[in-house]
Amino acid sequence: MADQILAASNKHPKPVDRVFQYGTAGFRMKATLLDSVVFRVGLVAALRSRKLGGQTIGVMITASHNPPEDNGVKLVDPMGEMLENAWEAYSTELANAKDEDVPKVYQSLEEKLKINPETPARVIYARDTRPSGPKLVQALVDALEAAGAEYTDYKLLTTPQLHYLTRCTNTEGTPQSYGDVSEKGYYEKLSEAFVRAMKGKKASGAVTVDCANGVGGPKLAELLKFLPKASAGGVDIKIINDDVLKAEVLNHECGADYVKTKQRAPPSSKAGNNDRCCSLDGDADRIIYYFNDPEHGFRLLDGDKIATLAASFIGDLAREARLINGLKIGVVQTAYANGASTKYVEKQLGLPVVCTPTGVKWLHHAATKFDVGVYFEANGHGTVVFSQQALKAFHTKEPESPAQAAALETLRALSDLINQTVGDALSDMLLVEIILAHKSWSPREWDLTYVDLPNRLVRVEVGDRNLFKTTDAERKLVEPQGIQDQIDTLVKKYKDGRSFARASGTEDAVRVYAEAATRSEADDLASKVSSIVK
Ligand code: NG1
Ligand code: ZN
Repeated sequence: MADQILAASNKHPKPVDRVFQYGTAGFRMKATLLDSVVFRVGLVAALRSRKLGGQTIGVMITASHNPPEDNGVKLVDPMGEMLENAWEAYSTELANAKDEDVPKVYQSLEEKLKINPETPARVIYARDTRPSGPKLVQALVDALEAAGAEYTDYKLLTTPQLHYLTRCTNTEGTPQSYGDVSEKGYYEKLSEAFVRAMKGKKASGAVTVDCANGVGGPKLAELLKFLPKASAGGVDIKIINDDVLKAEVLNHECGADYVKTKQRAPPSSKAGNNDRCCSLDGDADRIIYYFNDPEHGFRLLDGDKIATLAASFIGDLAREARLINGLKIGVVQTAYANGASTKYVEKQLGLPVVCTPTGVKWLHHAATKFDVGVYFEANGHGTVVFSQQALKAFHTKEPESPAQAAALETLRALSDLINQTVGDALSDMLLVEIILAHKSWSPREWDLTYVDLPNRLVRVEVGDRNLFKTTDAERKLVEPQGIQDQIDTLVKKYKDGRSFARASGTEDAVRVYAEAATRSEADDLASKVSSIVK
């Protein structure tokens, strides 16, 4: 095995003087630098599968919302979760080994983790639409063959579809089966659940979906073949920005990240006033809604607004089904959630809010502590997870009225519709459409549930971002010493002021976030905190 690994590794040499790190989004960088990294991630996938007794591990090749020339790779654990923390460090170790040391590091991990090399290794993988994808897949395959792993190539998929398939593969034929192990199985599961949840309700108007010219475009088009037409109880879904043949247009002036950071619709949008619009990101795990208000201009309905919408709807259903006292429902956010959304959940919805560090693995983990855990990052990445106890209650509770029976049926449908493994833009979009149809709400009514505090996010280039160490879910700096005191003193001078600084996990910079009662105060606070950090 060592010889095979060395020979294969030599075909994928590591660029000299590069240090790689498995971050919140796996490894991500210019695609030209990624060949050796993907090869070594393939080796880690084989090790991880063997360590877990031959359960299937997923590998996704994508750089999400980043430019077309970038790419990335991340690992998916057997139940569709993000890779276990400790293994991020093993991946980093192998990614940084000298070429000639790759077999040695591989073996040392095998020994340290007591992995039996005779155990089968099973891996599935997919990629987004980037032109660099096929070549990187070859590096992955070379690693899987050298490590003696069995593998299945799912070709082009959205990231959440690969998470779905990983879970389905590992639960196939068991009582926990998550669905049919195929892309078709994914569409069938979503569309069947959608039809059940929409029973007796009617969507009003159309929704325009900007697919960021990424893999979400063709996959949404495929899903539409399974969904009912608008005339038959479905939603009129119009797809735009679905060109996956011109590499350079991916995420370019469109997509969820563009809309969220620029706070405007894609220039290509032809939407009229009050038209319901949403944008996916390049691998379709994020979604943002928005519309143009004739009086107030562009209105963003971000991850916070999706979380509050979902929490309020599911909370109401649980109340109608007489389940509310037995189930713990909560919302998980990061420090980037708008303060107004946190207040709305706690005060208006009467639900607890938990704050975690950035990165969906932290949010997901915290959400599983609730029976119904709603988690979203402000940028639109999130989902709702249901505990076994919640699922059991949805299926066994005896309804005492037609209204209770209907609420239980909607809860059961939602638990099938909502991707339990990771944030999923296609599933989240159907969820929002279902809720708006149930409430007979236009985006304007949704928007009016609470008013966001004006806020500003600034990227600050610093000498060494690793000097910035935080505590309290990244809301306070402990190092460099003294900076947090200065921020605290400053924040007190602003009405509804809140600000924090943390090192980005995906870019070489520190991010400063500030919010306050007025736009000028929020801008001023952000700029002053940035000067402190610089
Ligand atoms: P960093 O670069 O650590 O701030 C960004 C996003 C996260 C998350 C990750 C992973 C912001 C402020 N941060 O993290 O929410 O999505 O990328 O993709 O949007
Ligand atoms: Zn993404």
